[in-house]
Amino acid sequence: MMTGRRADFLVVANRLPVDLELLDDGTERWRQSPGGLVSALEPILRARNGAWIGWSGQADQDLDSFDDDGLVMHPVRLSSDEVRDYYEGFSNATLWPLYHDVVVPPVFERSWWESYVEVNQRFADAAAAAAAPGATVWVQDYQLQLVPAMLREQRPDLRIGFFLHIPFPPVELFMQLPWRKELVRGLLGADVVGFQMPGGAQNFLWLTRRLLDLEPSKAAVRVGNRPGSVSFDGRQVRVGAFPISIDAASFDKLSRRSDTLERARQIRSDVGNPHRVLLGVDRLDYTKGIDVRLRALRELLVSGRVDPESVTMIQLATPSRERVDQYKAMRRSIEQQVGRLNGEFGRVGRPIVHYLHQPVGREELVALYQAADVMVVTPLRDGMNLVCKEYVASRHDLDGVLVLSEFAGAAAELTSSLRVNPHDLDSVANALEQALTMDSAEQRERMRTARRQVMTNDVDRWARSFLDFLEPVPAAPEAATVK
Ligand code: ADQ
Repeated sequence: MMTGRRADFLVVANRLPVDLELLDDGTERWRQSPGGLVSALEPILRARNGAWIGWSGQADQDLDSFDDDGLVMHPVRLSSDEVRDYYEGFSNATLWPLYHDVVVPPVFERSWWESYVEVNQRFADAAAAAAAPGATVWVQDYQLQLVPAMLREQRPDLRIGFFLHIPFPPVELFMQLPWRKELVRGLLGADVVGFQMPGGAQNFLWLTRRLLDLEPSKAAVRVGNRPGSVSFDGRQVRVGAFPISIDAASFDKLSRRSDTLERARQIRSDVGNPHRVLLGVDRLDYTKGIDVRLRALRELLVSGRVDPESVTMIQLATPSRERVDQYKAMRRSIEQQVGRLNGEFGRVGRPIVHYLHQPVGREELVALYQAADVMVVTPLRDGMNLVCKEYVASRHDLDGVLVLSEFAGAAAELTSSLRVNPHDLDSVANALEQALTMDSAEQRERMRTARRQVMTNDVDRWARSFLDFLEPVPAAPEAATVK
């Protein structure tokens, strides 16, 4: 059944905010998949007759639209071939590495591109059918870069926004893509194209000149209220930087609960109450630099700068994109490194690295943040990185040190962290040593500064700042006449 009501506000994303679970008894059920984006947009969606268009997470399922407590979900069908070609192929083996500084070589495969075009068209058709006249449509991320233009073609009455959650690469790298013009034209279908960082916005503006001979604005793009712009097809497209954030208050609140604090103490005791606990939390992805921090830790242990009896590292690595070849290879290599470290420096009942290849719930995650003296975030490239912001929001006690890669978008905001170049092993090893030996006064000073940033600039503020551009409030008529 298609729910008849058309929406005034639509989100279009690769995934719905709910996952379809297929149970052993042949039945199915929807499960909430909590995330910052959903919690930030939910109030807006519910207040404004909202709808969400996305894939259920299961291939080959024909699913009806349904109303989830005032928010209409429109599942988009993907066949298993499309999951292979559009999702694992073009999105995650072509675009993902290309946009992350080609840290592994992107694969260019014509049949993947064709599938990407076809699936983007399906999402655009679904949005065109679900949107009320004059509605606002907010398209999310790299899997759907053709949707803005495809949607505008059918529905020029809509306000269309696009936000890219991952970095947008330098011109020289983007130029490798055989379908580069098509992607840029796809994005230019939006009224507002948003990036995490000013650099991404700037790269995109340069490309419009280089590839399409357009004349983008020249002034430097700044976060928030200083976007750039380019005129295309008789419209003005605005191009800005909107660094995403987290639902900071909910992490803060959870971290103050007595059961969370108790669980944090238990975790420390379970790992043998070492002097210092290091923590890494990532999707298992080659961009996250998990290998970098393991190598740096090994270097400190081998050289004797750190005593193996005094430290333990916990590394959570959520399973991710497990059928993509590059991910399989990386998993093998990381697990080998963990084994080697434990083999060389652990003892019975006391490994150096506790490695968990599994997701954990929000409460356990916050307890881990509370338990960790040093949070190690070392991506080779990351659009923003929410983990470091979650750590800061979970440290109301002001203890703990954040070691953060310069190549994460968040490094521009979290300037009081120990920033490292993940390509420079000495830089990472030195920062780890500094973090492990930092006195409490310095920790508190740095954490206070970081919390000021994170607690104020939360995901709600991020969503509002983007939408303020997409849906400018018309000036009040009387204001115009006041002299
Ligand atoms: P991701 O690449 O997924 O996001 P990140 O921003 O760090 O990276 O978000 C990961 C999320 O997954 C965090 O909320 C974290 O708590 C959670 N997570 C990771 N491992 C977990 C585990 N083992 N158990 C439970 N939860 C776990 C992309 C971009 C980022 C950008 C975001 C948002 O790559 O750069 O910050 O989108 O725009």
